[in-house]
Formats: sequence, C-alpha cells, structure tokens
Amino acid sequence: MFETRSLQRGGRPSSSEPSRSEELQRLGKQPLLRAHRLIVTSREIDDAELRLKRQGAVFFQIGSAGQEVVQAAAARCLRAGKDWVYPYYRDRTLALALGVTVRDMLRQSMAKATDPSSGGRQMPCHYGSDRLRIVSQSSPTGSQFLQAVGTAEAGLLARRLPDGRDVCDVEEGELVYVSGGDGSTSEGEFFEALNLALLRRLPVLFVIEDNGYAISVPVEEQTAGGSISGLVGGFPGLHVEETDGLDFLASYAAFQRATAWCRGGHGPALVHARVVRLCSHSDSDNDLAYRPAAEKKADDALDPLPAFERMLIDAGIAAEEELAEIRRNVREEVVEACGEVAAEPDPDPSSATRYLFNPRIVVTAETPPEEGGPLISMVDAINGTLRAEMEINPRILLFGEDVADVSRLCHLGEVEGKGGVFKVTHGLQKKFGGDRVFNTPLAEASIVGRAVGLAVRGFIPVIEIQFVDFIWPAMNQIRSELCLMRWRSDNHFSCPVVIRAAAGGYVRGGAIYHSQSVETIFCRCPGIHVVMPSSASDAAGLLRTAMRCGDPVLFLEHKHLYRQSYARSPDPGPEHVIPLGRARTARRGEDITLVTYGALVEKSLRAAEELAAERIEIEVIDLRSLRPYDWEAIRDSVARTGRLVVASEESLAFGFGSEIVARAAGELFEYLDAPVERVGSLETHVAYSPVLERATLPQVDDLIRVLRKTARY
Ligand SMILES: Cc1ncc(C[n+]2csc(CCOP(=O)(O)OP(=O)(O)O)c2C)c(N)n1
Repeated sequence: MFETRSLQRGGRPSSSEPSRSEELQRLGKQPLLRAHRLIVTSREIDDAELRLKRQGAVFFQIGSAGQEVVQAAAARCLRAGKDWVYPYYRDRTLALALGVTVRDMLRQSMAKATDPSSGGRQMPCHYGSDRLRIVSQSSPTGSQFLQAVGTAEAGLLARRLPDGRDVCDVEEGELVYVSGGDGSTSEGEFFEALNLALLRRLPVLFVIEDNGYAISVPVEEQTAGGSISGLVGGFPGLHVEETDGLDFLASYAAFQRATAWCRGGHGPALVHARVVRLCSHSDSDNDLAYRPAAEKKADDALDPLPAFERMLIDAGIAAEEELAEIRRNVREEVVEACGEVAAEPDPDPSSATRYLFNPRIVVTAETPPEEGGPLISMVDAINGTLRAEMEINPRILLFGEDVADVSRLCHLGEVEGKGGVFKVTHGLQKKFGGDRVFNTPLAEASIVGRAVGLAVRGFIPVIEIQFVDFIWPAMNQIRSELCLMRWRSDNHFSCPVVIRAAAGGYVRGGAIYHSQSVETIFCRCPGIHVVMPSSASDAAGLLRTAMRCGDPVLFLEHKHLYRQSYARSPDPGPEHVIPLGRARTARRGEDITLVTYGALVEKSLRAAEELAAERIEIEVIDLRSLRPYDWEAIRDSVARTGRLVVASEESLAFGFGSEIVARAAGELFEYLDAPVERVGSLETHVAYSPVLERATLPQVDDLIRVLRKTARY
C-alpha cells in the first residue's frame, strides 16, 4: 500500500530475494501466530476500553487500531527487558510484546491502585516498567526523544568510564527505542534529539508512526514536504527507513536493517512507518468533523489486521478457523480481565501526595562546617564541593554550555581552560576527564532532557544552565518530566538531577536577560527542591545535600554573590551538609522578623545595622531553601517579635513573599502586632541602565523604609 524505501542503505528487494511466502515460512508459524495474537489483543483492549468508558469505569480512551502490525514487526527486533524503550501512547501492541500484561493495561485505564506503572496516576497507554526497561511516559508529545538520547548515552558512558559499570548495567549491542507520531516530529526537541544522537553516534532507534494526522491536522500541514523521512533523510550519519507500516514483512525488514545499524555501533536510525488511524484521535474526538466519510472508508479498507490474517492464510501458515479461534480466546481473556480488574481497589485518597520526593530523607541533620579553614568565595565553595563529591561518587556527571575547560581535549595542556562563564567549574574537566565533565550544544531542553535519560539509568547529572534567564527552552523538560518522573511512575523511576543556574541582579549592566529572579515559578512545580544560598559555606552544604538527596534540585547561584567578600566563609570541609528546608538565623533581634534569601540577606543585615541605631532590632532569617522552606523558623521568630517583613528580589505580585505572607495571615494571626509587609522589585524588567536597575531592584533604603513603618505601627 505505502512504499518501502531504505533511504541510505538497504534498498529494494531484488528478484533473487525470497518471495513473501518464503519469508513467512522462514519466520515460522509460532512467531507469526504470536504476532497475530498481540495484534488481536491490542484491538480487543481498545474495544473493551470503549465499552468500559461508556459504563463509566474508564475515564479516557485512546486507541491504536491501524498501527498494530508495524509494532509487532518492531517488537521482533527488540530484546525485551534489555533494550530501553520510550513508547508512544499508540504503542499498545509493542507494549504487549515487551511484556506489559492485559490486566496491567486495564489497571491503568481503570485508574486502579494496582496499576504497576503509575498507581492510577497516568492516563491509559502511558506505559512504564522498570523491570521491562520501559521508561515512564508522559503526555507532552515529543519530550521522550531527548530522554532516549540520554538513556543511550548512559550506556556509552557506563562502558567508557572506569567505574561506569557500577553505575548501570550495559547489554552488548543494546539500543534505545523511542517513538512518536508524525505530529510529534514538529516539536523542536525531536530535532535536538536527532542532532545530539548523531553528535554522539548513539544507538537510538527513532520510530515515527505516521498516521497522517495529529488530531485533526494533516501531515502536509505539519511537516515540510509531507514526509519526515524526506525531511531528515540528508542528516549525516542517520540511517533512514521509510516503510509501509501496514505491511508486516516490509516493516520487519526495515526494522532489521535499522536495528542492525544501531546495534552495530553506527549511530542512530529512523524508521518512518506510514500507517492509518482507524479510530478518532481519542474517545473525546470525532474524526468525521474533519475527515470526509469517503476518506475514512478508504482507510478502513486498509485495516492491517484482516490483511495480516489473509497473508497468513495465503501462505499456508494458518487456517481461517485457527485465527478465528485465537480471536475468540483473546476476547474471552480480555473480557475476563476487565471483570477482575474492575473489582480491584482504587487508590487511597491519602496517597495523592506520595512519592513526589524520595521517601527516604537522606540528609536529616546539619553536619557543621569545619572551623579555622581558609576563607573561600562562593565560586570556590561550589567548585570544591563538586570536586569532592565527584571524587567519591562515580555517578556524578557535569555538563552544560561552556562548563568544560576545553572541548578539544588535545589542547588541555596548552590552555588555562574555561570552566563556565563564571569559572565555577574551572579545572574539573582536567581533573575528571571529558567523559564526566563536558560541553553540550547550546540547547537548554537538550541539557535537561538528556539529564533525565541519564538519571533514570543511575547517573546523577549536575547540569548548568548558564543564566536562569535562559532556562525557558527547558521548561517542558523540567516541569513535565524532571519534576514528575518519580510521582507519575509511583516511585519506580526517579530523576536525581541538580540544575545549577546563575540567577539574580545587582550586576550593573546585566539588563533584562542576565538579571532575572524567577524562583517562585519553580517553587510552584511539585517534585523539585529549590535552594538559594547566600554564603560560601551554605553553598557547599546545600550543594552536597542536593547531589545526595536522590531528587531534582534547582540550585540557584546568585551571581552577585559569587566573589563578594561578605559571602566568603572558612572552607567548611568535605563533610558539611545542610538539610533541605532548614533556615539560618543570620542576625538575632527582638522587634521584627525579616525573612529573606539570596543577595538580599546582606542588604537586610545592613538595614538591620542602621535600624539598630534607632533601637529597632531586626531578626534576619536567611531561608536558604525556598521549597521546602522552614516554616517553623519563621513561626518561632514571629512568635517572639510579633512583626513580619518578607524581602525577595522578585517583583511583588505573585512572588515568593506572597506565599509566606498568606500563610502568616492564616497561621500567625494571633502573634502579629502589625500588618505583614513585603519588599521586592518593581513590576517590570531589569534594564541595562544602572539608574533603572537601581530603581527596579530592592535596595537597603527600601528595606529600612518598610521596616521602620512596621516598627512604628
Ligand atoms: C506538547 C503537546 N502539545 C499538545 C498536546 C495535545 N495532543 C495530544 S496528542 C496530539 C497529536 C499528536 O499527533 P501525532 O504525534 O501525530 O500522534 P498521533 O496521535 O497521530 O498518533 C496533540 C496535539 C500534547 N499532548 N503535547
């Protein structure tokens, strides 16, 4: 029906190649009947879910009718439980072939507590199994591609690093399968992933099941030239196959060539399989609203299930009655499973917040800093902590833009080395080599997505986003993937990734895109910790905890503090850890509690000194951790002072202070003798002009004014 082409290798079958019937005979009856059973089972579950949806036992349904045969062919070329798999939501046949059971699929669609992939948290067809190496899938179309690259890279690094095999198991000739629809290839992350996989020559098998539509948008409006294999066919080193995904043998041959390419160490391959979508996009879509009935009818005539059966019958592999018997058996099995699963328990309401974070709190108490060491800057503290932890933990990798000393390793001895635009990672590549510390393409989504893929396999990526102002291309990977992996997989996968990012203003000339304070946006993402130290010692203690805690941490480094003399501390030593969510009282006082963090800590201390001359004693609490934050410290202080001011570098509206103030209104009302106040920057952006910058960001005078007003109330 569709044409099969191997765009770079392989080619069309020649006349000396075996006939289709001979090929089927060679494959053998049992494997073909198994493929048939998988296809039929997938179709039956689709139908059963639609029935259950009408009965109110299933809450959403997405089918894969029309796409089963290509998946059965692909599965024959994969090694279940050995290769890593990032399936798309229409990959039901593939998931069944890999070992996901009928009951487990129904447990997910009926949102049962027994759903082993998500505990009732994810929509149907969002597969995930650590045992089967199927990485927990999400709903954003396209975010899986970069993660697959990271997972393939984990295998490469595990092989190359001296202790790599202690970090993760590597199978000989392993590959990572990742699939998507034609629509998903329009996401930029798809192209970033191809680039990255090609750069590193990684064994990633990209599979695009092109059913001609992304919900209602046809492929010609989605992809230039109407063909993804045509579009990427010229990418250097990419093995591309375009195949008729309705034809089992053609698809199988394409997958054999593509997997051989990946397993042979040649790099990534892409299989573009043309299929049909015989159902609406989902049960909430009616495709007749955008597809003429005649087109649908023509697609129905291409249904690959009857075609697969006809192929088996014509080749003498199976008789019609034999196949009908399999269909009957499968139907009975699925109906029985529906009844049994329906009786299984729903999730306990109290489990809604379970597994947002590592259930084992790794750092529970502060190990105090050593005394008497040399004074070090915040840059020295971060660099030294990375160095010390990398020394003892082979899982830690460090990457980002410009973080290496030099990309061309042959020049390592000749040049001083870069080590980040702020030199925070200087010398680490020299010390640990280019496989543990390396530069990345200038692509933030790639940095985070790749880190997710490495982390699910046991590495602890410590990645750098050069300026937090440029973190937004990675927001999808952070908000929808990194933060969610543990929760959505019901603790079967986790992402211990530390994102270091230079943040904040007061840099004179930093302007709009090098001065932003955006911490609250991330504090609103359940599943990630957010910290912002204000001293070298705290930076060391919190960074060490971040690398050990087993969860994602956004580690915000205030760039104004990097080398300030007041942010220096005696070297706290290699044991110093600070639990997350523990504040530090930077100054004792009895009159007003001033809660703050980051660069405003020092400004708050200066304001407090001035007010002390007026006999107003300010207690300055440096939160250090913003999510979780130390509510007990705030409460205990306000219980003594009766007055509360919150100062944050962000603009006031919807900022960090709003959270503290709202909570104080609810929980500290009885202690308060004055209205709670906030100090923050103006509701605008930080300009390049130092005059405008000064006017925009909170200054010591602003703090004094508000504190004085609060004291006098
Ligand atoms: C990033 C993102 N944008 C939008 C959606 C909503 N959405 C879900 S599926 C879909 C179409 C995907 O089309 P395609 O990749 O071709 O796969 P198909 O459903 O056709 O198999 C859209 C727009 C989403 N899930 N993620």
